[in-house]
Amino acid sequence: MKSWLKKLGVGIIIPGMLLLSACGSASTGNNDGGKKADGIQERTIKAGIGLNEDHPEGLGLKKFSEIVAEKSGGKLTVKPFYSATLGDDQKMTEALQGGLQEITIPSTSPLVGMIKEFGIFDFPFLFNTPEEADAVLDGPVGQKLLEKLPEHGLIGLGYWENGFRQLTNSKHPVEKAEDFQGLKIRTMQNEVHLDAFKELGANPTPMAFSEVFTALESKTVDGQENPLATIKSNKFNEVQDYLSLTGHVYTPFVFLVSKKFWDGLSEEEQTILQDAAVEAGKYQRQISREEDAKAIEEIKESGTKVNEVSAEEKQKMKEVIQPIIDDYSEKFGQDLVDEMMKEIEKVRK
Ligand code: TK8
Repeated sequence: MKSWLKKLGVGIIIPGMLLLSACGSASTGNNDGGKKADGIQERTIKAGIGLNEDHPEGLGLKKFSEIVAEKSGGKLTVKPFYSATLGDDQKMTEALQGGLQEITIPSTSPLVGMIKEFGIFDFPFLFNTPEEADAVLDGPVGQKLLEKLPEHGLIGLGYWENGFRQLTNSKHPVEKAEDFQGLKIRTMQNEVHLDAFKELGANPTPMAFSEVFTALESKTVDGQENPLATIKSNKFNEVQDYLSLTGHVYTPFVFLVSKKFWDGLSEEEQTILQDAAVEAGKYQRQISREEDAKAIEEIKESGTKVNEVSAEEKQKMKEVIQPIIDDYSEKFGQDLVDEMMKEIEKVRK
């Protein structure tokens, strides 16, 4: 183990390394009676995601596949499945736990039923910038949450970017807190989102991501909220008249590997996947931010009316929701929330 850590460069904190050192079993555990793989074996690794191949998440997965192939001399082949063809976030996560799929990269929000502390990332108006999010996710708070995964049959190799969520709807622009009144909004299957939108007077409906377009098109719901790249790549703007730049939540993706699969890998194979997840993650965050800037123009050109939301109105929205954040801080652990706020303060300009 020590030689492996040395090879990676002591002092570089990489999520998987902490997991290996923390849980220990990841590099010695196995699912075939004690014998561990050695060297690099020919393997095909099924990696399923909810978004399509043109979305920054899909482009990140392509980059991950290329890095893995290159580092393994072509022996490890990542087979990508896009647009929830293997199921939505929760279903694919369960497939990893059962050893039926090797990799998925869900939003953290639908995992809160399994690890409630992921819910701290669902607090509205938590991060002001992507850099603040990176600092928390790649720091001690993000690590602590990754270390809760192995007991659920999962290994977390790091965080990628879903991004700042913006509201679309087919009724009217949302410029101030009162404008949420009565809007039927699809949310992720996440209690913080549900309670926050209820507090704002909206009528939230939890729903798996793959059902959202149909629900919008059929007017089953009035609106939804997602980062701009997702709105554009899933053509939500084609069935939504208004886009309001609320930026109300920053959602991370978490890079998950099946622990059943991980425990059967050699340390060399584990290192390849860990390094590739971190390297591809840096690339994915960068293209996510570039895409965010481009998507807004394309959405405007499609005819969707776009409105800004002033800082004062965002502050009012946050004040309306504050009792919900206080309750969930208690539920998820005030110490963890306080630690996260300290991490944010360190980088806040
Ligand atoms: C894609 C989802 C999506 C999320 C949602 O698998 O459900 O709205 O934002 O990105 O994770």
